[in-house]
Amino acid sequence: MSRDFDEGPVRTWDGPVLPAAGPDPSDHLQYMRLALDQAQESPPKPSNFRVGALLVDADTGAILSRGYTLECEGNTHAEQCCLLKFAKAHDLPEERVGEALPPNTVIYTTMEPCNLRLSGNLSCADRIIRTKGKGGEQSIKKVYLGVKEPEKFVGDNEGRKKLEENSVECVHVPGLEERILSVATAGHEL
Ligand code: HJL
Ligand code: ZN
Repeated sequence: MSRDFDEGPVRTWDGPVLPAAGPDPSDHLQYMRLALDQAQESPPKPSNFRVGALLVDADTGAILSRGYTLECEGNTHAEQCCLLKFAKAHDLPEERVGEALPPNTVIYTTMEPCNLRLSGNLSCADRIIRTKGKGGEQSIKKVYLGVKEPEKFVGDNEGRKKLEENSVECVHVPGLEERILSVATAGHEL
């Protein structure tokens, strides 16, 4: 194409700076809101809480998996469903999911992971702790939680304590407690 006039220097955008296209890994409230969206998908049941969870690659901000209470077959918890779904997508059994997780994986869950289940199933604290890479290093190093588990079913839940004793850091993300608890307890008898 011929140019018969001087267009001058290349014009650059001098308007407002647009937000980055991808999710921001430091915006914990943003992920907790998405976890709460998951919790709302869970069917109300009087004998447990409706919880939502996300697995996130903290290096890139990418959401690796989402899950909610009773999403997967059987009596399944939100954190467990996240792990199960990611494992399945990588052709692994859940107990080996750590081998496919990025080295800096974190989990967002609307409620502190359980340490004791009335059904006798393996707790989510133990499921998180057993996520190890091929070299034996911990895959999930951090848990962001929206609320502590209310003392309704198992008394004082020691999930956070158990995780921290096993070098998995737990961080409370404040701001959505009321909403999280109202979603979690929908379906409970008054
Ligand atoms: C978390 C969940 C969920 C709970 N907690 N963090 N995620 N449902 O998805 C904790 C509660 C147990 C009860 C009943 N709930 O679920 O303490 O039947 O749901 O094994 O102890 O035990 P089962
Ligand atoms: Zn659990």
